[in-house]
Amino acid sequence: MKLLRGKAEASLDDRLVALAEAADLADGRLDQAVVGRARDVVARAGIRRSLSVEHTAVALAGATGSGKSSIFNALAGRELAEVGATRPTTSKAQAALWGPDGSGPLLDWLGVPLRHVVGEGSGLILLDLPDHDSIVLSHRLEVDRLVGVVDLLVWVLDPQKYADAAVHERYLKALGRHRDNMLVVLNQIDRLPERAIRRCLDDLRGLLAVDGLEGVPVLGVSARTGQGLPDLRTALDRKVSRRTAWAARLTADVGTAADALSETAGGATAFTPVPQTALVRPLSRALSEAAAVPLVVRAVAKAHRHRAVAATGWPVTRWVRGLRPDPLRRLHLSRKGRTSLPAPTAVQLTMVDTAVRDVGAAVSEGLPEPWASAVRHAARSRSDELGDALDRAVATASLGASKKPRWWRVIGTLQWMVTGTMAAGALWLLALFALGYLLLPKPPTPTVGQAPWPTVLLVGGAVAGVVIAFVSRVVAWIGGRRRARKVAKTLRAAIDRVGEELVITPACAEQGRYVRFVDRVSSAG
Ligand SMILES: Nc1nc2c(ncn2[C@@H]2O[C@H](COP(=O)(O)OP(=O)(O)O)[C@@H](O)[C@H]2O)c(=O)[nH]1
Ligand SMILES: [Mg+2]
Repeated sequence: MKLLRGKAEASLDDRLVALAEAADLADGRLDQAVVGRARDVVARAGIRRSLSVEHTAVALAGATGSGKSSIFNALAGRELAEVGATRPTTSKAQAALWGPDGSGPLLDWLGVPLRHVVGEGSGLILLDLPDHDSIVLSHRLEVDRLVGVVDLLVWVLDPQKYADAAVHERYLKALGRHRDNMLVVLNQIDRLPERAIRRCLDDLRGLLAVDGLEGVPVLGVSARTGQGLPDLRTALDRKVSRRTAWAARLTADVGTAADALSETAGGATAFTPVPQTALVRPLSRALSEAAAVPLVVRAVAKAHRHRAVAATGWPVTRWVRGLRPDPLRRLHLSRKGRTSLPAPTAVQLTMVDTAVRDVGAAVSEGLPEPWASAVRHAARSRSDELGDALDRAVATASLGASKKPRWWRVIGTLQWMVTGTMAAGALWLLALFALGYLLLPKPPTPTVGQAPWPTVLLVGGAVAGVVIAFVSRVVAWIGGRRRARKVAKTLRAAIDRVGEELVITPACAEQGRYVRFVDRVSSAG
């Protein structure tokens, strides 16, 4: 017995923790009223378990005139409650106690000030409730309140009214989880012919099955003749002696709250999340366009070629290059400040918006409403930050623009050497020309084959310079393309990170929240 009880409590503990977490996860996502009720259950459970678990609060609930007070008196063995069919007699619940020690705080919490000690031992607290169909509102509210908190419910029905919709619709149908802490009593069987009793009980069982209460014990009794009362007493004693009704009640409440949470979550069925990686690509493409990545990549290639030409071009003409602006510097991609990249166009912004929504749609796929819409919302939740984040990602990405290949310096030096050679040839020729002009004798000019050396130097130097410049351009073009490709990769990674951080992660977090919620709800229920 001890062991069983320990187990029940441990499981209740786990369920309560699960329900509390499920409610927290559902906060802001699902119907606030349902979330609030789940939290109430957790709070109520905390209080109930801190009060006497040696006592079991049993309520006699039912319609006017069904015989609650009569049964109460019969079980108590004395006339405690007023009995009368014509007017609402019981306005406040009253308690009959068997073994009152330590029951005070529990009864205070239950809000039952009227108490009678009628016996020793068992720990039974029997409550006579007002009528659930009373014409007095406060009576009905009192019933609802106590039906919501007692450990064990005894529904007292009578042969005339046992099929009335009121009790079935308002109470029994909602108590499907409470089968283990509920008894149904058909009172006044003395008013039925012997043959009819069984038929009536069977009919009642059928109705209870429709309510979702199959298997709940149904006892036929008569408060007037005492028929069936010993069985009722035995059934109660058995429940009470186990001392687990309180835990069963709370477990059922936790289950009911979990069911309600699950229902507002559209069934809360388990589902397998989409892998993130499939979502990154299309989003990155749209973000890259909006962040002018293609423009930057082109500028990087151009700048590389521009700088290569400035370093390796033909010195006679390459100074012109210096007059042109550097294609990359023009974009102001400084690590500190904002870039001077063009603002995204309306079309680009629309494409980003669409891509973000696509992520929301993909991540929420298979999720029931309203959680699916929470996921879609989460995907868009940080869209405002995209512009700045993209600008920063592009500005701080390492473009390697300041890196100068070593061969530029080598070729540059070579270019100055061949230009020097050309200049030497020119000066030599100029000197010869001046001597001729002044009719002075010319020294013999050395030749290479037929060609005089100064001419060879001049022409050879010029041709070499132009050829070197041309070859360098070809190499620089290839190098520019390679650098552009590297930069494109770097930028893509940076843009990927922005999309992941600001779009995919929030959406997946919300999705994960749902997955966790489903897990918690199923642990609670
Ligand atoms: N014949 C018959 N009458 C009963 C029985 N139980 C209660 N009554 C009568 O039904 C009326 C209402 O009983 P009461 O205990 O006040 O019902 P309550 O309104 O549910 O508390 C009273 O007149 C009782 O005498 C029963 O088992 N058989
Ligand atoms: Mg009464």
